Amino acid sequence: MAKTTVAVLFGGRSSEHAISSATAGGVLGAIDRDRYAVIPVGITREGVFVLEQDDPSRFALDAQKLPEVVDNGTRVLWPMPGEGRELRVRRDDGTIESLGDVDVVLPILHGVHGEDGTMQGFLDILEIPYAGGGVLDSAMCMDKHFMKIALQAEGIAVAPWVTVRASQWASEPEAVRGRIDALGYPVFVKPARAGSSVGVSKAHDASELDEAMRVAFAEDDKVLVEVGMVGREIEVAVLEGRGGEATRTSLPGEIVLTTREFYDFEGKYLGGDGAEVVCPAQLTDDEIARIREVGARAFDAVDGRGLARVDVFLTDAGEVVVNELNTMPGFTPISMYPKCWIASGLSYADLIAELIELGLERAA
Ligand code: G1L
Repeated sequence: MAKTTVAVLFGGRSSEHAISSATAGGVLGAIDRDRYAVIPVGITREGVFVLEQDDPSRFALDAQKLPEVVDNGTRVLWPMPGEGRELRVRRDDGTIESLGDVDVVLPILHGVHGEDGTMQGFLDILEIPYAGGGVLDSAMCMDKHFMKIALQAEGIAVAPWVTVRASQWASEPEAVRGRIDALGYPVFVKPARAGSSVGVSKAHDASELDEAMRVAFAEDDKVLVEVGMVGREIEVAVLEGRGGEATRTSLPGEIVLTTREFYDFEGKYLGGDGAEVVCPAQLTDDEIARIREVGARAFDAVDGRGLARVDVFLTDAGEVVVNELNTMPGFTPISMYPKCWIASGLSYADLIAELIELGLERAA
């Protein structure tokens, strides 16, 4: 049988360029080469598309030397809309060469032009199938304000919060402060649209609010102030159903904190001490069932496509409160999302294949 050609797209104009590149390295290393022919397409920090070497080891995550896509002079040319799915490269000397038709794109991208739905819109216009979230769910989950509104509208519990625009904080700080005080401390202060805990901090009381707001507004002109939930941090991996079947959920996993106060960038990606990813989490059958149900409902609430990791708090009272939906979850073999599927009987390579096939099925 002919192989499916997959363009793995990674790097990009984001603070998570290196994470994306390292993740792509993991995917290049694991993808089933009997089924899939791979075209690795890197995006430089400047936004230039280049043909990368098909070499997983080039993108290992090393704190001393973070992997990076650099402009190697071999530009990847996309077709024009309506012209099919042929990718070409233009070399330094101006010569152009075909890479053949691409069947599906695997976008391993974060932040700007990555998980905000814009790359998905670009691929929609080119009529090239892709794995993962679509335009609407990606854009909505990129913005914590709209994500919470969509969840709340479906009757899904979320942490009480206040959304603050920079203009409001500048013009009527006392009125805003009043609304925040009414939430009760501690609060988490988060930029509405930054990923991976960048700009997030905890204000234990009113005296810490100004600094927390300053840090968050440095990332975005819209900030969420959320009640600090007390409870276990549980995550569930969600996959779109195949062939019109219902949304699928994994066994839940848990973020077990040791020393860090919350699961921040370093803890997540650089193996800093403090957070441990455990799957399956120690939970009762009833808790597992309720968490999986909330995960599937949250995915459906945002018109989820492909996949999402749904992060919830399990409160001491046994309530399941959704903290976040992530349409581009950490995706190395040791990240929570793949780990949850592995614990549920789906290997990393099979998970990649499943996402590719879902993308193809969607487009068909
Ligand atoms: F394409 C998939 F499979 F849907 C997909 C795409 C992107 C899964 C996971 C991710 N994750 C990331 O791209 C990242 C969080 C590693 C980027 Cl920094």
